Amino acid sequence: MKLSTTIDFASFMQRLEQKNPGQPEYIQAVYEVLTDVIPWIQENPHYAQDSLLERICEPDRIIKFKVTWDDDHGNVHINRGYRVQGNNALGPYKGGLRFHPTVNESILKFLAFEQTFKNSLTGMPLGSGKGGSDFDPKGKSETEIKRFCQAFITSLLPFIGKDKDVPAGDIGVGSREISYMFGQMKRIATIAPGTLTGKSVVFGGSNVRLEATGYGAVYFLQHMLDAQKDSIVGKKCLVSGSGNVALYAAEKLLALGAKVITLSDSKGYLHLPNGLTSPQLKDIMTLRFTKHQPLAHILKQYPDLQFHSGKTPWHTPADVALPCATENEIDVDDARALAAGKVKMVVEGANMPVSPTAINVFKEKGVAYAPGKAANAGGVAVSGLEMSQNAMGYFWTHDEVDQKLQIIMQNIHEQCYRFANSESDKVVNYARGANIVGFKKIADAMLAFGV
Ligand code: NDP
Ligand code: 2IT
Repeated sequence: MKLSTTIDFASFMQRLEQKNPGQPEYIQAVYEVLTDVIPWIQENPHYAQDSLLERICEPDRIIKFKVTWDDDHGNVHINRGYRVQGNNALGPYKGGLRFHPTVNESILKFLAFEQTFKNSLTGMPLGSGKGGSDFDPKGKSETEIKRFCQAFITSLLPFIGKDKDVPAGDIGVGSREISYMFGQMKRIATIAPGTLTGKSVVFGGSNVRLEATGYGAVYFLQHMLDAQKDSIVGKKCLVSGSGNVALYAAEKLLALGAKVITLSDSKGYLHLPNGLTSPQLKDIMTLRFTKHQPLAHILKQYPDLQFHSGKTPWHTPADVALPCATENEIDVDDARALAAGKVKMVVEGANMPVSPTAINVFKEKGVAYAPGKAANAGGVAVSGLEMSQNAMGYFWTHDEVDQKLQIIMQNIHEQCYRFANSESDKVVNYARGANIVGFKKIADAMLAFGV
C-alpha cells in the first residue's frame, strides 16, 4: 500500500488531458466528479492510496469493432461499434447502448464514467459500462434498423453475458432495437435472459423498466421538494426531449399534478402554455414511439400548438427544469435564462445535460441542481431488478416494481442529501453528495480487493 495524502487537482487534470487528447466530454465528466471528490479525499486521506482515482477514471477496457450491414437497395455500409467496460468492482459491467451519429470514444467514456457513480448510488451490485455506434437511425427503414441491430449485436456478443456485461438502451435504442438484438442473440447462441435489459415484458423484461428513468427523475424531484417543505402540485415544468426519458417523466409529472409546459427534440421545442394534457401526451407517444416521427408533426393533429424551430425550452419562465434530451444542452446563457425565469430546481433526466459553467450559475443563483447520476438512476436500477427477476425465473407486478423504484430513489436522495455538506452553499449541493457517496463505495470495494 502506498499512502500519498495529497492529490493536486490541476496536475491530475493536466495528466488526464495529455493522456486523452480530443476527448472533451470525458474530461468534463471527470472534472465534475473530481471537483467534489478531491477535496473530500484531502479530508479522508485513506482514499488517496493505491492510485484509486486514476484507476476509477481509466476504463477497464474498450472494445471497438466494425459493423457491416446492407441497406434496402443492397448497398453495404460500415459503422463503428464500441463497448466501454468501465469498472466491475461492484458487479458485472452495466449500462446502455447508444445509436447516434455523434457517438465516439469520448462520449462513451464519459457515459461509462458517469455510470460508475450512478450504479454505485443505486445500492445494487452493478458495475459500469456504455456502448453503441455512430449509426444514425433517422431516415432508416424498419428492415434497415433490424439488420443493423443484428449485425451490431452479433459482433458484441462474445464480450457480454449475464455475469460479465449487461447492455440496455439509451439514445436511439428503445424497445424495438432491444427486441431485434435479443432475437438475434437467441438465434445464434444459448443466452441467459439477463444478458440484456429493457426487454419487452412478453419475453423476460421487467414491468416499469420502460417508464423507470422518467418516473425515477420525478420521484427524485418530489424528494427535493419535500426537503424544502414544498409540493409538486401545480409546478410548471420545462421538459426537454421527447424520447423515452422525457415522455415518461412528463407522464409522471401529469399524474402527480404538475404542469408540463414544454417538450422538445433536436429540431426545436413545443410550447404548451396551458400545460400538456393526457390525450396530447398519448398522441405524442404514438407519434414518437410507434411512428418514429419528429415532434413538430404533432401540429398536424393539434394545429393550435406552437413549435419553435431551432430553439430550446430554457427561456420560458417556469418553476422546474428537467433536461431529458442529451449532454450539454444547457449552457451558461441558458442557465442565466432559467434563473431569470424563476426556475428553482433543475433535475437531470439526461446524462450531463448541464455544462460545468451552467452548474456554477445555478450555484450562484441558488437554483437546486440534481445531477443525472442521482436523478436518472431509476432506469438502471430497474434494469438491475430485471436481472434479479431473470435470475429468479419470476416476475414482479407493476406495483411491486414501482414500489421498489420509489424506495431506491428515496434512498439515493437521502444519501445525496446527507453527504451534500451544504452549510456554505445557498442550496443543497446534490452533486457533491452524489459524487462522494458514489466514489466511496467503489473505492471501498477496490481497496478490499487489493491491487
Ligand atoms: P431517446 O432516443 O428515446 O430520446 C432522445 C431525445 O433527445 C429525442 O427527443 C431526441 O430528439 C433528443 N436529442 C437527442 N440528441 C439531441 C441533440 N443533440 N440535441 C437536441 N435533442 C436531442 O433517448 P432517451 O430518452 O433514452 O435518452 C435521453 C437522455 O437520457 C440521454 O442523455 C440518455 O443518456 C439519458 N438516459 C437514458 C436512460 C434510459 O433508460 N433510456 C437512463 C438514464 C439516462 P431527436 O429525435 O430529434 O434526435
Ligand atoms: O444512462 C443510463 O443509465 C442508461 N442508459 C440505462 C442503463 C441500463 O443499463 O439500464
